[in-house]
Amino acid sequence: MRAGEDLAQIRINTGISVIVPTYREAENIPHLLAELDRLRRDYDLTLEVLFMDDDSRDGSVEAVAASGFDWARIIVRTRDRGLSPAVLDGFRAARHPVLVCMDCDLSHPVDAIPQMILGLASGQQFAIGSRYVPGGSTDDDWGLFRWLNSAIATWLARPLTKVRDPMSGFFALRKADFDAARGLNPVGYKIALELIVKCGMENVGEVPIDFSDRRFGESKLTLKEQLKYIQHLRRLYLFRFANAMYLLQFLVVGASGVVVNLAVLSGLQLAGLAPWICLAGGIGVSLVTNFLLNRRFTFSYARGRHAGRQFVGFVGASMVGLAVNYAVALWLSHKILTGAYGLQVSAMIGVAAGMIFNFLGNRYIVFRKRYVRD
Ligand SMILES: Nc1nc2c(ncn2[C@@H]2O[C@H](COP(=O)(O)OP(=O)(O)OP(=O)(O)O)[C@@H](O)[C@H]2O)c(=O)[nH]1
Ligand SMILES: [Mg+2]
Repeated sequence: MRAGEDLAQIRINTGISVIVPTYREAENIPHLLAELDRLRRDYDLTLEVLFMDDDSRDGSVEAVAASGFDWARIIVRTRDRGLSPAVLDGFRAARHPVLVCMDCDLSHPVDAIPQMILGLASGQQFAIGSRYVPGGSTDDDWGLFRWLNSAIATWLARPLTKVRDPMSGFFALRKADFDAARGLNPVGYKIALELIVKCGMENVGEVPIDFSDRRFGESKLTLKEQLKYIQHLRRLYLFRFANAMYLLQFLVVGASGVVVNLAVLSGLQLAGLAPWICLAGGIGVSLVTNFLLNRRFTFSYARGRHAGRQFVGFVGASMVGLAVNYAVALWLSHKILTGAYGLQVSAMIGVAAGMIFNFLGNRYIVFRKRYVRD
């Protein structure tokens, strides 16, 4: 669809800054500029285009200069390289009240831009060029692997946002909203997802796009970037569901402790040691691994503090947890659950109560937060 045919009557009065992160896209720059120029003339737009280039040295600077368009600039960055920092720098440098971010590889159809801008004008906070809403599409020749990869990545982000295509690199927002955003973490490729989650964007519009695969140049989306995405997701989950995430990680670490305990105990038994040593060894080692894993992952924000003192606190919290476990189970089995399997059910509830106490002690005392990171 050429949006110009349907939206020809529409006047877009607001100035638009299009930010295009680039790394070795010299071949694509003239094509994208030609497309944007057509759009600019069709809609009589007030437009600036900023190529945020990570020192490609492939003729990108010359390609922008050769266009002769005074509304197109290229900013060559030599520090803090990477897609997301480049986009954020571009947003900061932009002069107009509406920001659009798009790739340089002609994957994103410029004709979707007017609809995105209209969405913002009608009250949306954020507009996304979406492959996964009705009317949107990807190229037919996506193999199973690429399709699965994209589907899993999108599915993993579902609890964070209802947006169908939060992975898209094609989106628009108001500069004022961007300027007000705090704690943005420019890690990885998924800058739209970062903005939607961190800014609590509720009203997100999705404009269907036909996404075409790049024709010229090479992809920069590597396996390393995909692994970074998992880290990024973990951060965003922590941001959105802080306490549930701490508890989940604490429980996963606890479960790993059971495995460590059994492995050590069995090893010592094989070595022919006395049962009391095997049991004590299992408990001791799993206490240490649990501590290390919780310090490294669950409560990683408190890693800078004194490990020895934290370990003593951790052991203390475990003791309190055990005491609570015992007291709750004893009381329940005596006073309330006196019937069949009462002891077993009491023991289970005791374990849960002890664990919650243990968790709270660690979260709010041993590994308490002194500052907020993101
Ligand atoms: N400034 C800057 N831009 C980058 C960097 N990595 C990628 N880009 C640009 O970001 C956009 C998206 O990168 P692509 O390589 O197209 O990634 P993709 O769209 O996920 O993957 P393909 O289209 O399959 O290649 C393109 O315009 C790239 O030139 C980077 O490290 N710095
Ligand atoms: Mg691309």
